[in-house]
Amino acid sequence: MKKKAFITGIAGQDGSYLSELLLEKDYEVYGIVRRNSITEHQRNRLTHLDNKIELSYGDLIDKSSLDNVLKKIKPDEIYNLGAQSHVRVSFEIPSFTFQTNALGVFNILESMREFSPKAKFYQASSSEMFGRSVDEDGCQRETTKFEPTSPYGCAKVFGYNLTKHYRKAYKMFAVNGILFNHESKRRGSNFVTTKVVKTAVRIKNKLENELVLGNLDSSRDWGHSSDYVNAMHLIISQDLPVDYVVSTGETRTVRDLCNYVFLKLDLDLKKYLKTSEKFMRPEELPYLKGDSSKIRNELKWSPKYSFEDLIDEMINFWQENYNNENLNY
Ligand code: G4F
Repeated sequence: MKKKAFITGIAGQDGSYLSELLLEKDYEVYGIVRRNSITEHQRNRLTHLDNKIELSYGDLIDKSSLDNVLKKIKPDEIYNLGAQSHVRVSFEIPSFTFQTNALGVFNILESMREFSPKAKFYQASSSEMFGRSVDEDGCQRETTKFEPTSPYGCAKVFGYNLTKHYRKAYKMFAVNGILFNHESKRRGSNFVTTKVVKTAVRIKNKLENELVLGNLDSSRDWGHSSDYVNAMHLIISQDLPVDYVVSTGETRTVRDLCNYVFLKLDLDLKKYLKTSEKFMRPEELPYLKGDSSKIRNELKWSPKYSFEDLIDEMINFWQENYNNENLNY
């Protein structure tokens, strides 16, 4: 019999790559999408998978919607990727962020405990949980303490702890992947990688004349979403639930990212780059560099994409699509 996977956040970047991976592995793939006033926005990254996956309306905040789906599907695996995923926006809508990213984890774990207790559960935990905490060697790893610097990070720490708690208290297979930043051509336009790439391409094509950013000095460990969904599947496929950090182990500043993209497009960054308070955060997470030795050694995971491969793929994609009105991400 085919394995069944249920994915919250299926319409997002990771949800779409994970769906492709699981379909390749011959799973039945189910997901929930939130109701949105613009219908097309709900399924933009999934249109190529039409008829291959089964979607229904649902919301992590609405436990009854999760109950109904789990009762019906009885999945083997549950991937909780649904979230209010934008860190700066979490300062503007902290209550909604907590409800979705913290209470939502409680809702799905409770629903699973009642209706699908034998399923395996994967929680999308985040390097944002580390906040201002760094080990002496300049890395964050599974043992690094959490000192979150945003409502998003605080809510993710709650989800992480709750996942461990359900694992211990109810002997459920509930596991955390602590993923560092991961991007792709499907990354939303208000995250810094896509914003920089897309704006630079539009400048090159004379459709824009400036790139306005917030903090240029923060450092991030950027990988590719398709490599990271492979890690998710490896983590959930083990016999025992063990939490893992997933990262490239390299870090670059936002300024480094801009330099790389503008050089590639033969543009003079100084002419176009501006900063604005509008894109600053009340508290910034200054530095991320993940040590993923544990997953590399124990599960033999490693990323296929380098930073340059990732950004080059994004540049090529946006060069082909910079004026595609139908692309709503
Ligand atoms: O691309 P970002 O918005 O990603 P951020 O905040 O690191 O969060 C992402 O990674 C987390 C994992 O650590 C995930 F949990 C989370 O869901 C999300 O996927 O910002 C990256 C950096 C920040 O330091 C930000 O301050 O870029 C800086 N930045 C500078 N100017 C900007 C901008 N970020 C955005 N989004 N827009 C700007 O104009």
